[in-house]
Amino acid sequence: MPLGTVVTVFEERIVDAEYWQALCDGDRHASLAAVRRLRASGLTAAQIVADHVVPAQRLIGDLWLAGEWTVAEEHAATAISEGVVHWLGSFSDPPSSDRPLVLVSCLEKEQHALPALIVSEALVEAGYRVNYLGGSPDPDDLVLQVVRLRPRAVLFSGSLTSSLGRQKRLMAQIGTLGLPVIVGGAGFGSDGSRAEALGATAWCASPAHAVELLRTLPERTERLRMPEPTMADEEAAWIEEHRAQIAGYVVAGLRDADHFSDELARSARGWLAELEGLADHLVGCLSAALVTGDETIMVEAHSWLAQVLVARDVDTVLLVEAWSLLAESLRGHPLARAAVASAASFAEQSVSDDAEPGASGRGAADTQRASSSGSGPSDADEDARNDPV
Ligand code: B12
Repeated sequence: MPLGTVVTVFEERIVDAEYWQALCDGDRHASLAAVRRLRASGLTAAQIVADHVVPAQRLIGDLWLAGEWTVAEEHAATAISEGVVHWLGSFSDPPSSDRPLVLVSCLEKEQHALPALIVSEALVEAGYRVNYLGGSPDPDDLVLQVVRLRPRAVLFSGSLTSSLGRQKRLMAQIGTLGLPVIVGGAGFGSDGSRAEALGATAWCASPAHAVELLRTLPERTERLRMPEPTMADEEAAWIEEHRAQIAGYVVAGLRDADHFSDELARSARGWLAELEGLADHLVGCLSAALVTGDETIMVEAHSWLAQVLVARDVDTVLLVEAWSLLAESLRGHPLARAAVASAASFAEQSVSDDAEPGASGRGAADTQRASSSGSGPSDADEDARNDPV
């Protein structure tokens, strides 16, 4: 990316220019030189992370969303930022052996390890001993680790809304041990409601907030019982179990769509390679909306997908098509279909707002199909229960 573009972005985000350029170039040595300079200027590790590393990472996310950065570029830059956070953390005093131990991990299947690493380093800096598990932990292994270590608290980070749908069991398992579970990360939204719905003890907006909370949080929580699954939980569990097939059905349907050949011809930036990840994220958002009972998740998912497609110059009729295909794959799951129908109505609205009349008509018909099927399962739907697509 040319430096000029970056400077424009800097007017809104204060990220050290040399550090940012190092991330753009994938240059680990230059990034360390920039961070050394920031440190020598008197900034603490926490300030450098909060004021430069985190805003740079968020900017990378916006550039990916805008179709300007590839996933590979995102990976390379994030690996550099992770190295920087490790390096800054190496200056913390080692915690003494009588200090409480906390366990920090990403949620299951969550690859965004950097936020969890930042939380870990903040806790080490505050004097805690930290067992840091990183990204995508195996949930059974994780529970074993918790049982073995009996930490003061278990802290989870979730960046993806689409990670939330599969976590209730994990939270409940730790809850039955009587250990506090603290969660944070962008996937949980901007208050504690999603965390509470999943059964976490507390939600924190920032690492500093978690450090503060740990001072007052009871050492042991009341041992919870495994809660009885609700109908929404059961539908979400089915979706998670068949997530790959459902996402595959949506992708296959989009590839067959009439509009797709035009997209294929027009797609210069290869956004199609991202399709499977996008569909998987949508399906995950649906199960997250069900287990948390948070309808705003579907609104967020719709506007996120719209941003991705518009930035890649994709016909928004495919947006309607995506929700319609998702609804089709959910036969026998009325709550899930109702949630999809609400997202589909947003999609239909955005298409009729800006697409040409022919395309809009086709999209509207498809959406109607999705909406009407959201009203409840037919006999055929009942037969299809537990049959993914
Ligand atoms: C790097 C990155 C990746 C890398 C991750 C590599 C790695 N080693 O971490 C890769 C390429 C693998 C990736 C993949 C995907 N990503 Co990504 N990714 C990012 C990116 C650009 C940066 C993540 C990061 O480091 N953030 C910086 C952190 C430090 O900031 P933070 O989350 O705000 O964390 C702070 C607080 O929330 C808090 N906090 C966080 N956790 C916790 C926990 C506790 C206990 C506490 C107290 C506090 C706390 O403290 C932190 C420090 O201040 C974000 C953009 C973004 N805005 O974050 C997208 C982003 C998270 N990704 C996104 C998506 C959609 C995906 C994919 C689904 C896309 C795809 N291609 O398929 C996949 C999913 C992979 C998976 N299963 O996890 C979306 C999520 C949208 C949503 N609403 O859910 C984002 C927001 C990008 C976007 N703008 O759309 N991604």
